[in-house]
Amino acid sequence: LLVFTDLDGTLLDHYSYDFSAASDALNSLKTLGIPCVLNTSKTYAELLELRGALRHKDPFIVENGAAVYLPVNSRFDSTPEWTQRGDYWVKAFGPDRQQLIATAKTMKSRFDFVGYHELTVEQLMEHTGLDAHTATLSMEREFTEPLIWNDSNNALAEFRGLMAEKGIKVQKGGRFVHLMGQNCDKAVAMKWLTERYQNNTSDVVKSIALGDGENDVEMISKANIPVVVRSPVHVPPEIPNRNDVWITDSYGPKGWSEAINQALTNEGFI
Ligand code: 2M8
Ligand code: MG
Ligand code: MG
Repeated sequence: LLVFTDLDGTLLDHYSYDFSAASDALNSLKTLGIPCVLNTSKTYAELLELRGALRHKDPFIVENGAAVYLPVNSRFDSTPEWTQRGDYWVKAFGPDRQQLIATAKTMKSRFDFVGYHELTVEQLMEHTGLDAHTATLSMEREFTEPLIWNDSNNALAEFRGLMAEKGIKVQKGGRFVHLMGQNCDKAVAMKWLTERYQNNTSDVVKSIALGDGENDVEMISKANIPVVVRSPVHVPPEIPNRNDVWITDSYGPKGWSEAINQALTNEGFI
């Protein structure tokens, strides 16, 4: 089994970013040697900080699928296409953030939004509830540009169409609307990493994906076990072409651990 999980609103509580309700289930995965891949909108800098608290030793995927980080000492062999950064091999899929910002600027006169690059640390703290240190780490973005969307949903649909013509994908996260490369999202990165695991074993690798937002839909729909974690702030997203989706009873990390425990039971681990 291979776990792919979103962070905000899924493994981390939407408001407090706390994961204590999921600690036992996380420990079960560690004990069983089941990799838990973090697949998030967050940045590399944020993940370096979080891995300590989570005691995370597995690969992680940052900025909505833009780059996959594999621990250098893991069972993956490096290949020349990967670069090394700190303790990780990196496979990058994302475009340059500056290009996204430049394109977004051309839409400023037609739509009402504020880009991440325009925000001060104080404004970001206010909007997210992050502390100053973590807010600063989330500003170290390389491949994606989140926007505070102040316009209507109809305007967002129009904006999405215009950005698609320019090769940019628009997906909603918990608080922001994220701009990213057209061919790059959490599902693409999940598929790439699942293949790396599959190449290392003769067993069939089975995946479970857990998320709460629109930016998790593709990833959830492509996993063997699709899990929508209930959100305290929005209705569960529809997962197209699947009639076997689990929607957790509880919100965030509590719902996350319910789903993990259920999967471990169903798969015969506990
Ligand atoms: C942003 O991501 C979340 C993901 O759901 C959102 O869209 O609300 C990112 O900027 C991330 O880096 C940051 O940690 C998070 C904080 O709420 O917001
Ligand atoms: Mg989320
Ligand atoms: Mg997320």
